[in-house]
Amino acid sequence: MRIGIVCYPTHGGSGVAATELGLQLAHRDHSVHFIAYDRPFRLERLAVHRELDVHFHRVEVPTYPVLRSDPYALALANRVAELIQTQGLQVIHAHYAVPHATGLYLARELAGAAEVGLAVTLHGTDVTVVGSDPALARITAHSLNQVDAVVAVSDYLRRAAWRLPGLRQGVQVIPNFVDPAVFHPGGDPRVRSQLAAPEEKLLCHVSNFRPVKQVAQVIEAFAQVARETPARLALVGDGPERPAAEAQAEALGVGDRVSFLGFQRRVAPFLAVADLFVLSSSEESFGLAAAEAMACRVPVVAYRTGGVAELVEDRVSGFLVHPGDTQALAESALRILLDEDLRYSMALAGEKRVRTQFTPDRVIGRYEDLYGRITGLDPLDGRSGVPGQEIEPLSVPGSA
Ligand code: GMT
Repeated sequence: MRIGIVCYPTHGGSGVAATELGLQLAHRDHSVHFIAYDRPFRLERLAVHRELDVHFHRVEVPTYPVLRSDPYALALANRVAELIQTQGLQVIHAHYAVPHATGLYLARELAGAAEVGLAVTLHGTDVTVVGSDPALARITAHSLNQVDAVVAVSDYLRRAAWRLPGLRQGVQVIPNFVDPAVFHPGGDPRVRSQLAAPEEKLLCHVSNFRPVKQVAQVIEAFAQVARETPARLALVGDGPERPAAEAQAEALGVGDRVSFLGFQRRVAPFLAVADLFVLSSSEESFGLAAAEAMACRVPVVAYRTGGVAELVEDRVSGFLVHPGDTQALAESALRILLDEDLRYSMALAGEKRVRTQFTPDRVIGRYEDLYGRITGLDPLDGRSGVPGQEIEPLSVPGSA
């Protein structure tokens, strides 16, 4: 099929999930067209994917002094409509509802292409925070009602979506997946030795350092752990809370034990050398970074919030504690770190869980079925093997 994938290109789980999905679809011989205002960060230059029918279409968003904010939703709708006509896209699948659901709905109207299937995957705050804000709730619900299929990445999120006023569309759960070719056990000892001495425990956290991730609480828990056993903390990622996190590590006297590794295009090498993954988000619809850690055979301690319990089995692949209880987080971390048998059995259980429940094979087929259902086409028909290319916009008035 010719599939358009609309996503945010930034370092967020929704963009990662969208990119991984698009690449897996391309590996199954679909023609995949990524549509975003910048290259999604997990999408390599297309030369790397030479053998795949993958394309990247940039959405140019004009600015003008009269406009208080960029007209991204309109530019997206305009671009998608153009691509429906020029590339013959059969399905457009957007990730993160705001404003992508609206962009898709408008694009189909604009292109006059009722036959094009539209799907939206909800990822979290697009429903629980931004989409349910009274300023956006009506347009979000209406747009989701207009598309052909709405997916949530966890049952928690599906239930949260029901609370969106005016939503009449059914929501189906298709979880995220982790590519075992990328995330697997067996870290490089040289990476490990740069982060911790042999006798030290290595804790790891990966996020975009937004307030919802509560990185301060990871550091607080780590400081308690470090008082009991020699340990280091590797923080991968960057975002608005990083300066506060750095200051806090200093204030708690663990500044020299915490490595701020910043944004990393490849996170697997860091996860694979960790002894424990720590997640203290106030809200998490799925917890993709935790799933990636589990695939690398690393146990998890996290707050029991949102969809995390659907991923991490408490007392099996890690420990889940009451949100906000940094002491319980630290105690759980120490229980795992000071008992190598427990640590190893939890690590194995987590790896097995991701390798059986959250695999590309289990997930991609479900999306293919969904695409078939909303278009009436056989999703395995008409697949092509044409190499992909980067296609800049035809023309965007005012952006020259
Ligand atoms: O909803 C968000 O805050 C944004 C989104 C993102 O782009 O990072 O994150 C969500 O999507 C991920 C992929 O499905 C999930 O793993 C994250 O749990 C989820 N984040 C939240 O729910 C806070």
